[in-house]
Amino acid sequence: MATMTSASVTIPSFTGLKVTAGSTKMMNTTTGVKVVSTPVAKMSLIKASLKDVGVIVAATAASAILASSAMAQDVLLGSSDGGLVFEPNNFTISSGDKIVFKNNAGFPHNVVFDEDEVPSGVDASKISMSEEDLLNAPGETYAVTLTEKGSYSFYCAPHQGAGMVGKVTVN
Ligand SMILES: [Cu+2]
Repeated sequence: MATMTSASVTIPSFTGLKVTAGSTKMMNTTTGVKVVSTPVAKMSLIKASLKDVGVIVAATAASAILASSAMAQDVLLGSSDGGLVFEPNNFTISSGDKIVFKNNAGFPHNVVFDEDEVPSGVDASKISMSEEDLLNAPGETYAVTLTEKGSYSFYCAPHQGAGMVGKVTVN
């Protein structure tokens, strides 16, 4: 019983420092090591356990990323130096990704997809703001999620003539 006490005193101070989550299992494992006599041997066993925990954590993180692969692409409306442009104005996303257009400078802006330059079967009006709708306030956003693969052209109605146009490719 004396060894058990010393183990339960020593190991928590270790786990408290090195491991945050999921340490319950490791504590049980290392408690089973209480027969080990030298601190050095204890250290290497604890290190081995920590390595295992690290692998488990990495695997969990990878599957979490796979499970929620949809990303958001931010596009600024107007460059910070006042340019009437989308920034970026030519980019690629994956099917199911969301594009978030955000008022940055030179507003009002809007986002209209060109009905002649979207993949066949896509209704441009369903992914566009109406020509008359404008984003007036700083930081105001318009978000759209594209699923159909292909290339899409879009423009800002007030500034199309000034060259405020963009293109997105969905893979
Ligand atoms: Cu604009």
